Amino acid sequence: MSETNVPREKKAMDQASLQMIERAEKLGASTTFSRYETQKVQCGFGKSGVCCRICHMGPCRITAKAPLGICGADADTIVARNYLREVAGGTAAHSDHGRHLVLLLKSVAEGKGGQYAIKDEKVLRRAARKFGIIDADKTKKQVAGELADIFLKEFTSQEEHLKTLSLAPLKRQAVWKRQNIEPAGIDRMLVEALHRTTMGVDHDYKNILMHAFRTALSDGWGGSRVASIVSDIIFGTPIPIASNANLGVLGEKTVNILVHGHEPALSEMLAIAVSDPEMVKAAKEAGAEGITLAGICCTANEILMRHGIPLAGNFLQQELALLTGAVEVMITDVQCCMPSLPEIAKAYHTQIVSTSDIAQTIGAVHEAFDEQHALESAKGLVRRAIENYKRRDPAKVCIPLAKRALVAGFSVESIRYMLGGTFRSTFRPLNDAIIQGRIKGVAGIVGCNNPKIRMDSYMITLTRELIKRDVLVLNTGCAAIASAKEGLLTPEAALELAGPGLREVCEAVGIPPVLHMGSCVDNARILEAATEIVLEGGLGDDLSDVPAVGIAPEWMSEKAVAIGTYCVASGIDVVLGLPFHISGSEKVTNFLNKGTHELFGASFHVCPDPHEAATLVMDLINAKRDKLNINKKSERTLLDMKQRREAHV
Ligand code: SF4
Ligand code: MSK
Repeated sequence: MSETNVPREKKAMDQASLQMIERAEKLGASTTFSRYETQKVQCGFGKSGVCCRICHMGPCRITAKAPLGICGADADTIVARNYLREVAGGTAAHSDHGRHLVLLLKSVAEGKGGQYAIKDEKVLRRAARKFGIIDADKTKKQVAGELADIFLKEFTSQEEHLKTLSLAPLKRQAVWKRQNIEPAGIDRMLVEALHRTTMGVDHDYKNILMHAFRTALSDGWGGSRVASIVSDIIFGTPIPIASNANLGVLGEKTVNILVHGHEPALSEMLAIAVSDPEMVKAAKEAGAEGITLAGICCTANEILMRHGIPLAGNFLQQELALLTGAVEVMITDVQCCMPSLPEIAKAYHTQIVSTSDIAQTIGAVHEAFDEQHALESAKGLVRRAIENYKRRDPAKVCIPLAKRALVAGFSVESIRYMLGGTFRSTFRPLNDAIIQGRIKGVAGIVGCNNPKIRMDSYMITLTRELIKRDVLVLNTGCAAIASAKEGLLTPEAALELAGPGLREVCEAVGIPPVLHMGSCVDNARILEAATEIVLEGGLGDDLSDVPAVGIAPEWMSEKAVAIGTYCVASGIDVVLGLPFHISGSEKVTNFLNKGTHELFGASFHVCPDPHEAATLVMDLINAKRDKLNINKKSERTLLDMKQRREAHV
């Protein structure tokens, strides 16, 4: 038993984290785990979504005795408004990330991108053609400029619907049109979300929720999709790459630099800076054996995917990483970086350096990242870490030995290539495997950690159950890091843990049973993969036909609310390990968990138990397979000439 009420082993499942949680308890350091307990019983009004503080006649909270707020708003209105505001928060976060990248692409096109360049011209030209740019006879910079302008309009368009919606299957586009949820510019959708939910505007819960779907679509098919496309153009399209995960990637005798957050522009340069011979020499002169760059959360995922930089940990490990006493500098950018970090760092020589002007924390050093002189900025941070190494107290260092091998880098492009080869890169083998029943379906397991659930346990239990039942799992974000720590991102995991059909496919193609597709914004890549499956043929003509399910087992962020909402609007059922804060309205709950099925062919499903979730996912997949009439395992048969003629092959 730990010093607190919850037994330590119920807080995390990996030994490295448990070791660091024990250390925190011994040192009396405050972590998410201890603060979660300090918060004790969480507010029931907040949990059920019936607390409103939108105007200053309130705050109001709805109870049986007080069913209306002072203005007359009922629980349905209040719960729906709170939900839309969460979707807007998540959409804003992803889309602002996308906007920064588009602005960087524009700078590169204008020759003002400093050390940034166009790394993947093929992807640039392919994307340009998709958006109607005639690229023949144009330089890559000209094409990049035109594409950046189109993408910038995705943010500012007032009336015109997002162009990126055209990347979806036609039938899905028709659903959005029919339901009147095609978003115009992302910024406008967000402003409208705030306008609708301010005092005395939109009071019809359904109308409010439909704007939540509209706003979320501007994230998944807009801001996030744009972020993934532009990242690939500037930083390169990920291809399979090996690395390691967990706190054991930190070096006992190396200068350790951690990146944390979401935006890849600075970390890309750090990945270059740490291998600069001048930097390595300086580290050695400071008494270290070299420099270790590793990451937490999605900035980590970004540079893992493209450079093989190791993953130190996921969301709930950010504080634990500092407790190793071996981190010289933790560099934060935006999103998911806890305000507690400087307080923990205080007990060590560790410096927390914030680099985005919109994301500063008391106690952190702020060094705004200078994109114009990106490599110099990155080298400055590396020098800071090297200098700080001299202040490290070896007596305070405790690095868990845990680290696991992984293979990441599964962009849609690389999946297509792995399945079909250079000359015939295609999703056909995957579609065939699903049709023949060797793979039953696809599950996107995504999202965060949350101290309400033993860290990683739901994600790992569910993942193991699904791959055993021949479901191919796609991961992004902290879920991918959880899988990495468990060794599930290796081809060997298929041999040991996958069902016979999935194992056969993984063996033939040489892929793990769980594919790491990137960071939170890269959930757009999962939509892209599902679209590829539809376009390849044989599995229906809409995303809602594909035997695919999205799952956010341990989510905590508003971004996850936005992701879930755009998945449902896209026709993909979503299973949540933790419920939304909507139980205070039966109507909102019914609409999101049932009513949307009629509108979009998909809905939310809440399932707190991972084993039951596995059964639910299989039920959802099998229902789709039944509808497609493919739910029997058929062996490959050789057709004779007569049969071939009849089948027109
Ligand atoms: Fe209360 Fe209505 Fe104001 Fe909300 S908007 S705080 S329910 S009076
Ligand atoms: S980092 S949003 S904790 S997945 Fe993208 Fe992880 Fe969730 Fe942040």
